[in-house]
Amino acid sequence: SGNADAFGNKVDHKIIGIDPGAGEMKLTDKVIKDYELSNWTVQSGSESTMIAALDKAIKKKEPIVVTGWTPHWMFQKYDLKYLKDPKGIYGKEEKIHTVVHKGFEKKDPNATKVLDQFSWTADDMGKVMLSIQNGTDAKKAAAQWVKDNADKVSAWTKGANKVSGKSIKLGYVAWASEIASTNVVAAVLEDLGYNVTLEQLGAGQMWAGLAKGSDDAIVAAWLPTTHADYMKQFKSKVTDLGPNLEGTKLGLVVPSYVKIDSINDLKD
Ligand code: PBE
Repeated sequence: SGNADAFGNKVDHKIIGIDPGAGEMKLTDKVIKDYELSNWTVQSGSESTMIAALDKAIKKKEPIVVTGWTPHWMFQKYDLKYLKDPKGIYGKEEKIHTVVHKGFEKKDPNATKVLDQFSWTADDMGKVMLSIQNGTDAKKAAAQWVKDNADKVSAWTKGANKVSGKSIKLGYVAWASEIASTNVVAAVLEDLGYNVTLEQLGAGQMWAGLAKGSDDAIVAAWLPTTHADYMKQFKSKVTDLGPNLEGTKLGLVVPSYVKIDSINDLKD
């Protein structure tokens, strides 16, 4: 790469990634292969290390490229754009599904009914994410949203009964979107009398835990693309209750002041 002006040289040919178990990290490896970016590496970390790097670069108006996704408050806080993905590696718009351990639907049809009826929009989720991002404790932010959206919540709990201290365990990953959704569902189940345990895990552990039954349910399955490998691996051990949110997106994200527009432009 003799081109000193190449974007890659300005960022040390490094994409700032997130946790290694995230579906988006596997897809980003495929991006490197399929777009022939062999001199690029993907730095793993977490959502918060990725955001910290992005924040630092934007404050100095420096170039940076990160793995990003929607819904995420980062698009409210910063002026960002997705790099075009002409090969479509990150897939089309997808959905977030609710998935339970196989057999949970028979073991607790009441909770399953609520989990199955749980469905909201990116706007709804955005409100909870923003409140958490502004410093409100996740549990409080979720409880407040539930209080402010009694009409929506009553559609989720329609036909479900109150219980007295029945236990349910929800697995999730510390991604802003999943912190918001999982805490909201937990608040709704708690209002019905459930004793809810939230277990924060890596993405691989979350899927394996659900398959094993150490967790009862997740509301964090990004399908059909992002978690395709996990779904394929654990298909016979889980029951997919369908989408709870539509219209998500993943991709490589840069600040709007960066001149490049496409993943193809990452090539020197
Ligand atoms: N994400 C957010 C996850 C799903 C939710 C895009 C970082 C992933 O890549 O697995």
